This record gives sequence, structure tokens and C-alpha cells, in this order.
Amino acid sequence: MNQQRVRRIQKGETGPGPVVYWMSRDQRAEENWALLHAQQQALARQAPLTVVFTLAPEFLSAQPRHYRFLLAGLQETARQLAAKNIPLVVLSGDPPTTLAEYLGRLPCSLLVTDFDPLKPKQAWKRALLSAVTVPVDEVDAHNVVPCWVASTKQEFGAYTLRPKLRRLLADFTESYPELLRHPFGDTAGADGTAGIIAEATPEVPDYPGMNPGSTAAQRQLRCFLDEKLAAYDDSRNDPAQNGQSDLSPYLHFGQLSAQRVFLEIVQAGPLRQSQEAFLEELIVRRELADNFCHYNPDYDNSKGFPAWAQETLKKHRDDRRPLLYDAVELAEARTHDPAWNAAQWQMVETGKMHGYMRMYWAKKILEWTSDPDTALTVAIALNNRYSLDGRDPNGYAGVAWSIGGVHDRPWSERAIFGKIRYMNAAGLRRKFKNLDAYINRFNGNVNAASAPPS
Ligand code: FAD
Ligand code: FO1
Repeated sequence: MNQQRVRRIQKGETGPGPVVYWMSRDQRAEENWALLHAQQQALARQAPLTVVFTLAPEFLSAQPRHYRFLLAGLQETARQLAAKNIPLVVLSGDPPTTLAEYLGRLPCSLLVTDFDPLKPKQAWKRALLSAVTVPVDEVDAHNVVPCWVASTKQEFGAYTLRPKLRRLLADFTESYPELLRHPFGDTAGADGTAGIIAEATPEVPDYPGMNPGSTAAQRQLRCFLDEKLAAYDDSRNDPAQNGQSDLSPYLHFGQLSAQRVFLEIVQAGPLRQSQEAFLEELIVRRELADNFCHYNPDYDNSKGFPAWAQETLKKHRDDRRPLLYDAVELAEARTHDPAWNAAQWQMVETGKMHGYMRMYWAKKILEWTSDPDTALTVAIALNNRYSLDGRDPNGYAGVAWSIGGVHDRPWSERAIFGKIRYMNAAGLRRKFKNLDAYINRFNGNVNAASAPPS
């Protein structure tokens, strides 16, 4: 494994005990560089290897349906690890607290964590490091090119990050070694894990057609590569077609490796337009989002917008707003705009709004709320509460792009938006022949009587 993928974030005294992998963002047994690094270190020490997942009671407004997806995937990961004599221990409660207590009860020779730029995760990590004295390695198992290697600063946009990624990709796309059956220790410590996960799994319906776990993720990948990738460039932006991969929930919960997706595509032969377009999203756009959240502490507020955007939005902050909706009216899709309402219902009912509609959806929130800060807060809150792939750097970057011009440039100035790129329903209709098919499909009939399901 390319050692640039690992950062020692805390020196410390090595104990005689097991190597512990604190699994969080990358919740898969196979093709997980953080786990492979932990196993390599355990073998070198002839020590047992234990995986720990700290189950937080609350995470960025995650709902029971999101926890169900996560836990069903974790159940499968626990089985796959047990088959390799690697116990998965699940600790419920405040992550740094429960993990510090756990580590305090055993001598641990090394703690390995996976990389996540989001502030709550960084706070967990800081709190844990101040509570333990073991050496700690952080591994970027999520990005193909590790975030801190791709760039040492916030990038202006895809156009500045793309050449850096292009140059580095070959150094970070070696094939994954197999996770070995671990020769030291046993899985006795994880005997209760299946029961703990089952107990913690909410009794709520899964999202339609979105089966959790790494096996389902591989199936979804195969189906996309065989049936949809060739037409991706044409169909991906039409909400009435289902031309996207639907891989984002699996990538978000780390049930699928983005590098696996990349390897499958480049190994299938010369890249054509659709493959290039897809890899632009999967590699450049996704790593740009991690770059934004990693290097910009204000990724979730308007101080994180570029100066030109802050200035233009401030200038138009008091423009008359003919239409105003509050967060509840928006959550319940009660606006005058059937296309916007359909997008909101799609997110509530399926957990995943079409990619093109996400831009339109967020930009209308800027137009229909009292000011840009309120717009950003409402858009992030709705996205985190209803999207299965929400609570993710892609979401923060997507909302900041739509409302605050992050990774975008100034456009012709107009009311409310200033120079932020504008989108409107007429533009949607020009672009999509049968937008009505989309609108008729997602009209809230299913849940008209009840409030949006949590
Ligand atoms: P595909 O088109 O099949 O793309 C494949 C993968 O490429 C995606 O899974 C994703 O990892 C990556 N990707 C595609 N488009 C983008 C993008 N614009 N930025 C970053 N990565 C991208 N994505 C999320 O994962 N979670 C979110 O909460 C989220 N919220 C968004 C909010 C707004 C306002 C906007 C404009 C975009 C948001 N995105 C979010 C980015 C993008 O819309 C989704 O990643 C994509 O629609 C996921 O569906 P898919 O996997 O079928 O996409
Ligand atoms: N990560 C954890 O380590 N523990 C959790 O209990 C946890 C819950 C959770 C719920 C919904 C969700 O979307 C993500 C959640 N995550 C949790 C974080 C996740 O694994 C990702 O690391 C981030 O969301 C993406 O950066």
C-alpha cells in the first residue's frame, strides 16, 4: 500500500496488545485500506486485530431509516470479518468516550482510524486522542488519491484539482490485496455483536430498491456498469430517466470502495465519453468535496463562500423576495412549484433526489427564503434529514456550490442571486422534454395523509 495514504496523527507508547481499527467512514471488510494497514501492522507485531465501530446515538440529524441502512451493512461486515477471525466490536454511546473506555481496558499496540473531514468526526478524533496514549494512524481509505496528498490547500474548483489528481492517480490505484485470515487472537470478544446490531436496528421500512450492504453494493455496481454506464453522459442529467449509478449511499457509508468502481471502469477497456464523464464525478467532484470540507472549516456556513459570492449575496440581501417559504412548508413540499415539490418528495420517499434536480432544489431555497444564511441552513438541514446519502462532504459541497458559488464562478447579476448562477423552471422545461413524467411520479400521493416519513 502506498504509505502516503497513512498519517501518524499521534505518537505514543506501543503496548503488547492487539491492533485496533476504529472503523467509521469505511464500513466494509474487503478493499478497505485502513483495515489492510491495521492487519499489516498486527501481523508485523504478531498481535491480534480487532475492529471497533462506535455507534453514535445521533449523527447530523440521521433518521432511523439511515441507521437501518448503516446497521444492516455493518451486520454483513461483521460476518465477513468473523470469517477471517477478526472480531467486530460495536460500542454504543458517545464515540470518543466509549472507545477511550474500551481501549483503557486492554493494552493496545496501535489504533488505526479512517479519514473523514466532517467536523463532528474530527471532534470525536480530537477528544479520543486527548484521552489515550496509544500511537494512532489515520488512513484515507475513502478517496482514491488521499485528500492530503491530492492538495495541501482548498482548491478553487474542479479545474484546479483535476490535473493534480490526473498526475497522482497511478500512484494510488494499485490492486487491493486480499484481507488475510488473521492468525493471532480469536473472535470471542465479539460474540455479542450480532445481537447488539440487531437490537440497535430500527424497525422501519427500507428505502425502495436500495438494499444495504457490501454485497448489494457490488450488485448495484455490476448493474450500472453493464446496463447504464454506456449511456451515462446522455441520461444522467434527465430526472425522468434513471441514468445515474445510485452508488452514493454505498459510497457514503463506505460499503463500497470508490477505487473499486474506478478499477472496474478502467480495466474494462479504453475510456469513452460516458466513462470519462462518470469518472469526472466519481473522482474529481467527490475528491473536490472532501478537499473543501478538509481545508475549509466554514464548509457549513456562508463564511466558507468565496469572497466574490459573499459580497454579491450581501449586496442583494435586502432585495424584495416575492415568495417566502419556511422550513416546514419546504419539508412538506408545499410550494407553488410542482417540479421543486417533486424533487422534495423524491428525496423524502426514496432517500435520494436526482442529481440535476438537487442543484435546482437548493437554488430555489436561496430564492424563497429570507436570506442566504437561512437558505444554507435550511438546505443542509433538509438534505441531512432526508437524504440516505446525506451527512456527507458531497452534500455540504453541493449546497455551498448551489447557494454560495463554491467551486463556481460569477454569472450575470440579478435580483436576490446577485452573480450566483441562476436556474429556473423555464430552464428545466427547455432541458427536459418530459419533466411532467418526473412531476407525476413524485407528487406525495403515497404520503399525502402523513407527514414526510422520518
Ligand atoms: P452518479 O451521477 O452516478 O455519480 C457517481 C458518484 O460520483 C456519486 O455517488 C458521487 O460519489 C460522485 N458524484 C456525482 N456527482 C457529484 C457531485 N456533484 N459532487 C460530488 N460527488 C459527486 N452527493 C452525496 O453523496 N450526498 C449528498 O448529500 C449530496 N447532496 C447534494 C446536494 C446538492 C445541492 C447538490 C448540487 C449535489 C449533492 N450531491 C450529494 C452530489 C450529487 O448530486 C450526488 O453525489 C449524486 O446525485 C449521487 O447519485 P449517484 O451516486 O447516482 O450519482
Ligand atoms: N459514523 C460512526 O462512526 N458512527 C455512527 O454511529 C455513525 C452514524 C451515522 C448515521 C448516518 C450517517 O449518514 C452517517 C453516520 N456515520 C457514523 C458517519 C458515516 O460513517 C460517515 O463517516 C460520514 O457520514 C461521511 O463523512
